[in-house]
Amino acid sequence: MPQGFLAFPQGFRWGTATAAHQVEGYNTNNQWWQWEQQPGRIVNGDTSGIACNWWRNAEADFDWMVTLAQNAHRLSVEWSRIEPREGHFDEAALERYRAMVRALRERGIEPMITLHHFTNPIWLEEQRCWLRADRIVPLFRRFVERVVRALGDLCDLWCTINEPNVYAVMSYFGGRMPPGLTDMGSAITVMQNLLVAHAAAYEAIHAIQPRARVGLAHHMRYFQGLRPHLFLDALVARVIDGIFNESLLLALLRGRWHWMLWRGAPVSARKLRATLDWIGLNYYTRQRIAFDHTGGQALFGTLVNTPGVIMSDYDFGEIFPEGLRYFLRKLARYRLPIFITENGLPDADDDLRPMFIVRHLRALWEALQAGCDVRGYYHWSLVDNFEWNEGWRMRFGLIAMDWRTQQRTPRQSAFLYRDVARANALTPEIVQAYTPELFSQVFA
Ligand code: IFM
Repeated sequence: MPQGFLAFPQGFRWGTATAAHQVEGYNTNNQWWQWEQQPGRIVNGDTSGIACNWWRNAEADFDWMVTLAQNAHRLSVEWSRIEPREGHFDEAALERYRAMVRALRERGIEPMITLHHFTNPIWLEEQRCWLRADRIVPLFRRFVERVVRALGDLCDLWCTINEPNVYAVMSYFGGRMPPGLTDMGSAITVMQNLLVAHAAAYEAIHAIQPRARVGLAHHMRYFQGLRPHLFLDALVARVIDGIFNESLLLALLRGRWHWMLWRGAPVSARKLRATLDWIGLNYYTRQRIAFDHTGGQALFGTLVNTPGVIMSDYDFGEIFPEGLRYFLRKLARYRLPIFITENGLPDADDDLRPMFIVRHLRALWEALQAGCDVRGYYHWSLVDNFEWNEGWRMRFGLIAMDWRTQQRTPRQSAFLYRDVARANALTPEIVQAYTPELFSQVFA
């Protein structure tokens, strides 16, 4: 490799990530569909509707992946399609997923399958099963076994749960996702049950498929005090970091879960230990915290933006690639393979995304040089898709999509990412072509 190339390891996975409800369309049998129908829940009154039409024709976008030189894709399966009624499994739905995963394989794209990505069948939601370990653990385990038996000959890379911390906090404390609760105690219970359900799934998958590689996608935010001279800002940021970022890793890697006395924990924390074969990192942004003596949003902290920085289309969308390098180096201490299971930004006019990608890939490359065992990078996302409460307003795709017409138009970033994947490197030519203003920084 000529000098000046930022080369990535041979066999590095270059992919994108999606979630069933955000792309498939007409997932009418889950709690999100119900939530979307309630006035005021989703920005502009949007609904997922046909989404990206993947249930009927994901293959058209798989062709785009080939065009964009990708060799990996992370997708999820929709529990409400596979088990529309409790204990009733839909073989046709499983067959459709088999066809999708086969179609990826035929195109030389390695699948990673997520088994839970925010959505639940309505029957499960109505019984508030995630609040009850005695219900959710056996139900999730049975569902996982069914999926692994159906798809195991086509996939051995499993992501049990997407962002347990986000799901627990946003759905049971923040009130922003269904069921819309605002109760800290419920959020802790759900978090605990997610961990136990993950451990049960880990065991079940390995029992069926001994060679399986099982992990989960963990969302980490770089929390930092707003005012450098204020000890209390830093303290609150540290506490939130410990709860949101670290506690899950300590539980699943070291068997330490400080909340285990919480409302009659269903298993000993030791049972959670060593239940990851790899760590998935979903990294997006830095979040500043200001101490607030009146209580703030949580734990005496209020979330604020760093003054004067460039933001993505999100209100809290600071672009902070240093955070990616920081977390990779932190995760490397656990001595497991790492996948960046999500990284991206909403940027409808694509004026920031090329810079975002190049700077994050540079940070990733530095982490690799420092010895971090990162195996792949999955950009969020391939095509603009249904962004939960934000509806269709937030545009995360390498490819722009008008959801009404289903018309796809690749953004400039798609070609940048294609060129990196093809070269398996960030080359001077690529940086010069797409982000010349970064050339001296990237190749410093
Ligand atoms: O769209 C979501 C995804 O479902 C989970 N991680 C963050 C993404 C962007 O907000």
